[in-house]
Amino acid sequence: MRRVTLTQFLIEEQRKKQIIQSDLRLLLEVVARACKAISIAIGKGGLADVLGSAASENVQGEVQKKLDVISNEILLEANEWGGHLAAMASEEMDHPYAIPHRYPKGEYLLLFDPLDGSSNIDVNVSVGTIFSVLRCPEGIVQPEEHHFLQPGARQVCAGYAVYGPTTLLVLTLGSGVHAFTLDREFGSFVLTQRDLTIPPETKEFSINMSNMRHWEPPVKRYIEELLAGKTGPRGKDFNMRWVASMVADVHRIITRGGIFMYPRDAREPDKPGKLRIMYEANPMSFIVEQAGGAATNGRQRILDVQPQTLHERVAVFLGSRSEVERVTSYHLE
Ligand code: P6P
Repeated sequence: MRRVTLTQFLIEEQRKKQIIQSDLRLLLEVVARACKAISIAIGKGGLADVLGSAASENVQGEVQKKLDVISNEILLEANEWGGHLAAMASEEMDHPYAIPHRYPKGEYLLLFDPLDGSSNIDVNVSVGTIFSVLRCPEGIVQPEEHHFLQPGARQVCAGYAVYGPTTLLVLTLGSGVHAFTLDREFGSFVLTQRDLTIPPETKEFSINMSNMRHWEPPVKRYIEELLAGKTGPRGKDFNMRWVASMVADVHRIITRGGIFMYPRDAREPDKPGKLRIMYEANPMSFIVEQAGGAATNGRQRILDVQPQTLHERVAVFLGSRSEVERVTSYHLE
């Protein structure tokens, strides 16, 4: 494949499909640069005293890792000056971040989980950054929380970075899913996979089995059938993977198929799931659908859910279409 950098790709997409205004191209370049900086920061690990916990908690009541805070600041500083955003929102901040008055504002809202899976950071397992881009409603100059609360189907683009053996940037602009690998010598992201597609069938499932006794019946039935393998109604054996970094698990599924599940469970009945809809489930669902997969909350398409609060959680079943449709049908019986 001819070596195409992220910049060239975005310019070509702009010319070919008119799907990228220059502000959106700037946004993606800036986010990619921030992910490069995050990759470098986490790559230092114990050498730079960035491991372990910060002396703070986030809105979820989770102890923040130093790198959660560092990654969040990298994304804020990278994006606040460019004039492409009306505001930002992050898993690590209770409320939306207004663009400082000294900078111009743009038409996009950027939401992100700056460092997803950060509980894996201290044990050197792959983690990632997830981001989602929405349009700011017309005429709104000072966006408030409710201006962010749009169904995932309204996303303009979405992407994630995986900080693993290589640093990858995977994104969709609504016309396919493409992957870029960070060339550390040049410091640029290079297109390495165009039009990623998820195989509709799979033999691999991804779930935290320790929660089994808390699941709803349709989920228990679906998993028990997978575990029964050849001897059960599915008539074939399945394999299991659980990295406990959503970005790593989802990227494996984008690459070779599978189904990722984080169901709601009975431990906290009023909590619809663990993962957050605005900056985890929505961007990942957009990407998965663009790669030919499916994503539901067990009962409806995640991208159709109307969020009620910025840090709302949702149950997630996403990946190979035939498996997501099956487990969803069990919920609807
Ligand atoms: P558990 C990471 O903390 C995260 O938000 C996702 O990245 C991951 O899929 C999930 O939680 C792991 O949850 O319950 O297995 O630790």
